[in-house]
Amino acid sequence: MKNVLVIGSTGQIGSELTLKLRKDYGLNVIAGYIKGAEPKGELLESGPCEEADVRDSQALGAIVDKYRIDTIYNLAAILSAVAERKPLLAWDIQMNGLLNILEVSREKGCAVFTPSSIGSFGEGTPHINTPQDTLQRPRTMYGVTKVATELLSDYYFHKYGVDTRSVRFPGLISNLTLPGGGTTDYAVEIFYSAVKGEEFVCPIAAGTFMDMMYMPDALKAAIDLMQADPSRLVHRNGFNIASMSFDPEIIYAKIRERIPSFTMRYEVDPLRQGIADSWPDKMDDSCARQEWDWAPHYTMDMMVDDMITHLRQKFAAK
Ligand code: AKB
Repeated sequence: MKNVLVIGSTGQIGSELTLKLRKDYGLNVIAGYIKGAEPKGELLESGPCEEADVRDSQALGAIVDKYRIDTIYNLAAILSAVAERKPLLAWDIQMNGLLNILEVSREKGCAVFTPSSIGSFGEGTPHINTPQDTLQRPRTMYGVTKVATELLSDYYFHKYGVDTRSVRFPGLISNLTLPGGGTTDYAVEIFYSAVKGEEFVCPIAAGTFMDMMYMPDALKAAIDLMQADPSRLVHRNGFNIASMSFDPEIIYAKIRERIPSFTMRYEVDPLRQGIADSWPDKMDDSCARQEWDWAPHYTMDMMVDDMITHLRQKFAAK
């Protein structure tokens, strides 16, 4: 991995991944963006940026040629709740976009990382210690596209030798860029309310457990997997990776230990609740641990401390 294209570089994962690959790994990283979501600040100033819409395969091919790209992080996605409202758009970005990226990569020899998600599972999946290889029959458009992403990425590996790899991300918690339109977004938004001194209105019901992960661990997973020894990989798309699992009551209690005046009430959103109910409570990530030494660093307490510290600094600076 030397010349990297990050598609979706201004999104929740992309904004941090691009900077980390540039700063910590010294790589030549092109920040790919779509019109209306142009890079700003450090992202813009620290390296090249190019408009890279996954639906425009000619433009993708031209960027790959121009910068001699060898690795593509395909982070363009419509998250679960928005995908239910705009299923055709989700299909277009997630599936037609992926096909363009895989075709360009087949022609030009790029490795590709396209995240899957806990959303690739469904009602019939075992929810506790969800195995790596198990039933995946999601009933959401997001889930359908994520299962298809895994299958299509595997297909391009087996049929054409394209070096495709991915993980099934849990809900990602970060203090830099907000997620948008996901079912797990509440686990980020709750911190913003707590630090701003506002009551949090929780859209997910008490007792709803989902896998969550702090962003530094998610970035580590995305980088470590692409650097892993391919001869050890039995699986490719996508690995279960787990870090912490909680419901709204648990995260609320953890925040109240640090901010005792914080309050929360419930106003459950039926759309997000239905999606959350179909997802695992906690995945088994033993294959990732065995095949590429995956291990998360952050405990829940470490994550909560770090989130509050960083958000306090962010709001103090405003
Ligand atoms: C979502 O909630 O849609 C995403 C995900 C878990 O894939 N954060």
